[in-house]
Amino acid sequence: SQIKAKSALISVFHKDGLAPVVQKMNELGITIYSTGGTEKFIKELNVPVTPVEDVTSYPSILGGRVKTLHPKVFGGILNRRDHDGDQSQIEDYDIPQIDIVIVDLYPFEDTVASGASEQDIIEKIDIGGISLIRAAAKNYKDTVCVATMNDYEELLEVLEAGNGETSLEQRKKFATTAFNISSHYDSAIYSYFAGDDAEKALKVSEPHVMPLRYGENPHQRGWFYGNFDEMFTKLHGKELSYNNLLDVDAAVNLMSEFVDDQPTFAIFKHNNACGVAQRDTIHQAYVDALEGDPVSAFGGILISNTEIDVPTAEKIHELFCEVVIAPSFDPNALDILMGKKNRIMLELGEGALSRKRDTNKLEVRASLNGYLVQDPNLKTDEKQDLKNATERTATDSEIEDLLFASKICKHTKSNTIVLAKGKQLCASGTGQTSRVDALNQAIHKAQSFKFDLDGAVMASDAFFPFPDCVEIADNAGIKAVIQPGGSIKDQLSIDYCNKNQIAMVFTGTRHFKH
Ligand code: 93A
Repeated sequence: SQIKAKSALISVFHKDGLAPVVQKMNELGITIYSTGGTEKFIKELNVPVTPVEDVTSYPSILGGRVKTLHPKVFGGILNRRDHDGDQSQIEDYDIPQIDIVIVDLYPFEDTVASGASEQDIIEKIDIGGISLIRAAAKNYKDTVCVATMNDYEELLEVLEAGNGETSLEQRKKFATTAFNISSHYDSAIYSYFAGDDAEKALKVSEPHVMPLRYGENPHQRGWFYGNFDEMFTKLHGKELSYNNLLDVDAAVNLMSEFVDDQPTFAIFKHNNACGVAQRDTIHQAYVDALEGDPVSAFGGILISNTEIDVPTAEKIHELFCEVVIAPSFDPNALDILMGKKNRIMLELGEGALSRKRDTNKLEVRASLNGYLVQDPNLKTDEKQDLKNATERTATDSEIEDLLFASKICKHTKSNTIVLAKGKQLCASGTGQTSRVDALNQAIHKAQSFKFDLDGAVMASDAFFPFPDCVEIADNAGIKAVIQPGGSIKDQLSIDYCNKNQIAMVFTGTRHFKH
């Protein structure tokens, strides 16, 4: 299975990084065939090169649309070296062996991204190049296929080490990458033809892949597909894990709701907020967010919508936390926080807090033998969405708390009930199988941290099927409620509220998060 390369076909759009490969091949006595622009580039390196036209006895035609598409080229790549029939035909038709194929495809995606005209985009659908890749990768038993400049270095190493010889295993590895390139290329073309929505859905197959140490647990493999550096500057700390990234995502999504507000701080555990507060200073916001649940905050993910100053950093430094995210850090605050070697510090990039809203990325998750894809939940309940359902209308400060609680509710796992008071999260029930359980969990939790729920507000991600929730809430001291409404038994909850001077507003929008 060791094969010594005697000839290569090189046809690349971008010539970057090619020179050392060409020079190495020349050193090894490999005959080089090439197409127009690439041939010119090789000639300028003073390396002998044969134009592919000499092989095909055909010029490049149709403005370059057909230059390598010829039986002499594809026969040279696809013939099986251990197949007598193939070998006698190779001789009969005077077809040259081609042992290595190097291709860099027409830049289709870049051309789409540049806003070029439709005709320019269509011209950038590579036909010959993709066929060369497919042919060489298919025949990996005999042929080396290099389909990306990212593989040049590996090719150089392999050729150097084997003095021009490659192993079957090495060729199969190159072929695997080649099919990754060709499938991605065709996906991009499909997306362009299918229009915007499919493109968004397929963004998940972007080749920005960040391998993770492992997945959710150490026995699971894990990767992040996306461009982390586009959203954050990592200032300090250990490598981010799969679970860190999930939490960072949850944190950024919630804080995007408060991007233009007064200083707001949130603490996350297992993708749910366990502390949130909005105050005049970020220091106080942190102190009051932490008060929400100082037990869960241990090992948490922290996010601020305001620069972290020294007093806040000093206070945060007392806590063991995995990640601190903020738009900026005072240099002295950064020094303090860097006192823990592993603590991850992320500076939010421009627009990162509103990112999902701007790019409208679709949400994708694996399901059964396929994927579930949906629009992200971009609806935030605003004051003008609220419909008063009860005799007592909510006061201005209750409305502020109701909207504050509703934003947290939207980003908490269903079923959820969120209790808040004075722009501080008192507690939430998260991911419960019944709404009553969620409420009881929230009340119990708030009381265990000594919150006085008298005058607090309650947000529910979905309607109340029965009046039990408002009754339990009332008994705990809750005075105002926000919920979508729409249950056939709404009137029972309304009646209870009216009897007990509770204000309830309907938003008309459900915020399930499963
Ligand atoms: O227009 S094509 O689809 N027709 C072809 O036969 C063909 N052969 C190679 N494009 C073709 N190529 C592409 O040309 C390669 O994929 C590469 O991107 C480019 C290299 O052209 P040049 O060597 O002239 O710069």
